[in-house]
Amino acid sequence: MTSAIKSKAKVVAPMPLDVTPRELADEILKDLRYRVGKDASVATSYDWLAASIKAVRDRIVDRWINSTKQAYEAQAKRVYYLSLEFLIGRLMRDAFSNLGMMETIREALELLDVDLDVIAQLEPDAALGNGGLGRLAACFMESMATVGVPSHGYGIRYVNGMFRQEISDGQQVELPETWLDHGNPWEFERRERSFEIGFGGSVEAAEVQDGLVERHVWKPSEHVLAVAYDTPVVGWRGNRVNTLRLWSSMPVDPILLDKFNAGDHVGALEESNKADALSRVLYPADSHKAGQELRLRQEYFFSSASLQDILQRHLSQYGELRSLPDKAAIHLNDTHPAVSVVELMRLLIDVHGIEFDEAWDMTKRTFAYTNHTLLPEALESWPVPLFERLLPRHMQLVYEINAQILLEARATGNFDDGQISRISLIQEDGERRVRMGNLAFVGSHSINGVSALHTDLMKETVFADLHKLYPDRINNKTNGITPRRWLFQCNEGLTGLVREAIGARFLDDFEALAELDKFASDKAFVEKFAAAKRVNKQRLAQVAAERLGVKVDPSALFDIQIKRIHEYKRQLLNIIEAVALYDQIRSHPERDWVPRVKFFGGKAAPSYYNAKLIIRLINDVAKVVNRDPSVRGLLKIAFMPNYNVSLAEIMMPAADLSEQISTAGMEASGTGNMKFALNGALTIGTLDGANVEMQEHVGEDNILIFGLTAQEVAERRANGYKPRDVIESSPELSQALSAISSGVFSPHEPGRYRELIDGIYNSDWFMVAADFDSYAATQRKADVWWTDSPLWYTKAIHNVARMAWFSSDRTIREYAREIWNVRV
Ligand code: 26V
Repeated sequence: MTSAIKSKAKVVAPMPLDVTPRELADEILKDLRYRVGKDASVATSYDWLAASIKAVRDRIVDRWINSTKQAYEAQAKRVYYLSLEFLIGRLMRDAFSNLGMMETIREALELLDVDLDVIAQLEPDAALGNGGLGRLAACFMESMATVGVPSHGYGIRYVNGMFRQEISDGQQVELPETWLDHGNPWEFERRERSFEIGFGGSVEAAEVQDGLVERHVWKPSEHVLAVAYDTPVVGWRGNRVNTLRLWSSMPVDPILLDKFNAGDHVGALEESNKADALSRVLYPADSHKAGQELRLRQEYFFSSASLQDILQRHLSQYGELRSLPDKAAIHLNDTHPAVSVVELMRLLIDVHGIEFDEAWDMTKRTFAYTNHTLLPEALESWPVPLFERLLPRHMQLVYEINAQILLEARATGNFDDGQISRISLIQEDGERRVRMGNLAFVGSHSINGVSALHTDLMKETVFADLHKLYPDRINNKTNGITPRRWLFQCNEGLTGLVREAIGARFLDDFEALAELDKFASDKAFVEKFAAAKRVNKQRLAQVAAERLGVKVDPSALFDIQIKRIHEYKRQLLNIIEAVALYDQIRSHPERDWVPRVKFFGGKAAPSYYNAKLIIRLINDVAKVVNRDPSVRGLLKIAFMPNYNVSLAEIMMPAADLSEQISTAGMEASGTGNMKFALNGALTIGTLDGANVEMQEHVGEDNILIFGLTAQEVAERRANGYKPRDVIESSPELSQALSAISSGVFSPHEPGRYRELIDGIYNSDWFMVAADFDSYAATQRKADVWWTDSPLWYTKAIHNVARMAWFSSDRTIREYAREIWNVRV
């Protein structure tokens, strides 16, 4: 029946993209009147924003429906990307630009006396993610649409995304982000696409017919509804439009009438409140312990809804499930959706009657898993009692799978008891816990790291034993970034220049960017490049003046570190070096100091004490340094509040120097590093994550590498590292640390940073002291490079030209060919 209906659906010629500004202006006016319900004379800027989006959205919808239909008819394999985070940012510019309608819409709005840039500012950031992992998911969605992979992203439609950060008295304050306040013109609510999700209750074993086959029936004690909200994801030139499907939770019974009628008006809303909590808020921690029950509920809620949806789609098209692994690749973005492995097993076995062994084979062929961090505190595990209480049937399946895996490992005769206990899905020492990384690993045919170094370390550390058992599963897929958002949209000046120099081919074939390399020493090009950079720096200077009241000189070297605040990312190393530089500038006024502005930005997890203290320290140091006349403006420090995707789009293009200074071995990849280099900044960084591969691409002469390697860090830690000795042998470091520790930057509370600095003297897990001298010396080398301005820009242009490989199109093609088995 369904196929008969579907075959009647026609491919409609999509609305044209090459309208004139006048025609588009008329459409916008019509949308303003009939879809927003306003006349131009009373329309607010928000109304114009809504009408403009709706006018362009119609064109997207046509292409969206055609993309879906085409994948259906070709019986193409679909990719399902399961992620608890999608850090999308604003969508309007992305959509207009990918459809090639930016100029038309700008002119159309001019005809209506509306400024596109003004209304664009009103669009809130969709901040449904914490940092790198969530932004990568957003870049991947755009690249999948661009390279032609039929795909669906699945996640949660958080009402409150990432918190808004304000800085008050130098300290981070967290405020709720209400991105849906003015509605969301991009999404389509699909009430009809809803699924029941169960929690708790018990499992009953039922004998089937002849008494031989046992079937399990899970009887949950609680239910919520997952309702789909779809957002179209437009690929470059609008050739393909995919779907981001986010689940919102709703009560099955919005009001418990029995309770209400009995006078219990609060109790009557119990279900409603419980359901509401599930999709209310994003956990604002990245690589930091969450551990709460609500988090596990969120993980199961979106995993179960997504899998029910996937199976329903598959069944309606193919009428059976055994072909699932050939027609669906389900990707686990970190372990957050790892419970999907046992949910698919439950659905196949308990609901669809497939035998355990066959279900397990299908599951492994369907799933793939990406690991995004090796930090022990970010490796998820759930207490067995909690897991069992919320998901009793899944707990049984975990045990059953575990028994098989351990049997298999023992049968090889290659594993001792220690190794067996590390392979187990259950951690047995101390509190018993379900290890989600191990579950994702055994349930997937592919496990990948996100940079070459990170993948090697995965094999040597967290997954060493599982890798020995399944040596063919771990592979590397170095991260990438979408050049549409991170070059074409955010840096029109540089994009225009590149186009003038090498022609427009790189817009469609990003590898062609390499042709820019030969312009690196072309005097005229270098001058234009420097001028474009200056415009971007002026724009940032203006934003800093507006938001911070700090005046900065656009001709100074703009040195930027923007990312989540975390000890391993070492914002502390950066600010300590700034203090040392401050001291040097004051002690040696006779030297030719390079004028520098050090920008910082980033959010700390609300419960992460040291990260918040580091934000405070940066602001305290800024207050003293920026006001000190003896510095003569040679050093300025600016902490930009509320770092998010939109602020990144202003800061990346304005950077001269990109700070990528994590303790080697700790940053899985980094993607900000790629965005900066693509926008013509030089990197100062350690040999960590993707920095290693960036050095290979841009060449040693065009990057500033310093510090211990990952191997050296491991050796120093193993051999009894003594930070105190290191500090005592470095006069600059000693001086800077004692200034901070003694209250030079916190005179009203001299002890504010004592413990933080004592931590460096006493343990220094993140090797701040060990890397300090090397870092400071490399900063002075950067000064020397900067002083020879044409040389600096030549290096910067080499960086731009050689970043083509770091496009997420390349990454997605590798996933498609080597993991998902999808043709691109
Ligand atoms: C862990 C947890 C633990 C519990 C609470 C919530 C939560 C949220 C996220 C995470 C894992 C974060 C891992 C992560 O963001 N990794 C980053 O992934 C980037 C994309 O692969 C990569 O570039 C960064 O180096 C890596 O830190």
